[in-house]
Amino acid sequence: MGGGHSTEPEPEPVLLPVPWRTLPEYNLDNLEFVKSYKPHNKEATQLRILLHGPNHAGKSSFINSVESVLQGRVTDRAATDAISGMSFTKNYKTHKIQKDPERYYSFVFNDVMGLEDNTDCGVCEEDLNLALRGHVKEYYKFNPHSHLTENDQEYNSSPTLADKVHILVSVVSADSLTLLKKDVVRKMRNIRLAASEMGIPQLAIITKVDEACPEAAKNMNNIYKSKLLKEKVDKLHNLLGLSRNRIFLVKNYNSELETNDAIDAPILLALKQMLHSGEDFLNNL
Ligand SMILES: Nc1nc2c(ncn2[C@@H]2O[C@H](COP(=O)(O)OP(=O)(O)O)[C@@H](O)[C@H]2O)c(=O)[nH]1
Ligand SMILES: [Mg+2]
Repeated sequence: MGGGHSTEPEPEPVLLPVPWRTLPEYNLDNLEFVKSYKPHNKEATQLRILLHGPNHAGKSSFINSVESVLQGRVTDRAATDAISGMSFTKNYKTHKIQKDPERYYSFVFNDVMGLEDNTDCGVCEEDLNLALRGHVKEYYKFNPHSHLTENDQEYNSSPTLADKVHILVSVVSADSLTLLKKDVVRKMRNIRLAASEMGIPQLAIITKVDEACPEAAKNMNNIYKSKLLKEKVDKLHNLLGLSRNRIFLVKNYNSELETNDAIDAPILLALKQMLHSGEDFLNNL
């Protein structure tokens, strides 16, 4: 219009004016919910959450982070792997979190070795399927070249409800989303389909939001306002066909010495949803 001089275009705002999901102002309610959670279905002594996703996505870190939130201090128990390359978690192991000297919390985690396209690492889809159904015994060592069969010692032929998976969680890091190989995505979709057939609910977490988005690194309260992270959610929604309200953003504890509310909040929100969905599944069997 007038003036004759060209003006620089306004830089696109990086934050949405209103968050597309609200984080609670106080964590106490969610923390209390998580701490006191117990499956209503007495057949299930614990709720089992299975984390799966590419190597290095932050699965072990998420388990550690949940423990940190619950303990109120940063812990480091489920071995995380800072060196990229081969998957670190090779054995099927149930991670329990201590509530007090005598008891554990009523939800447990399993995480499975990365789903790599390279045949030298990663876990067979057949084994993932068996894990969902509770057939994989503790400490079974995943082998990318062969899968568990009924005659193996590590095959649990009569799984109880507590051995089965009650909620499947896909884990991907925000920075790797655009780089995911076709084969990895295909495997992630397949395992989701297998879970769907069994009626097992699913959700996803996008980790390392701090690395992908400077606004998140600055202030974790901004994660659900970040346009960049919203795009990551859209991307994962398109890749996996999981609805957006089933996808959660988190930053795991990795370098912090102490826990804080801003990092706790999104972790608790995601965990609460895992427990709600798993609980619904157990009640609708
Ligand atoms: N900055 C940042 N680093 C993370 C986050 N989550 C995990 N990491 C780091 O990423 C690496 C791989 O994480 P790990 O939990 O071992 O991945 P896994 O292979 O899926 O179990 C480790 O060095 C972690 O410290 C996160 O949310 N933010
Ligand atoms: Mg791991």
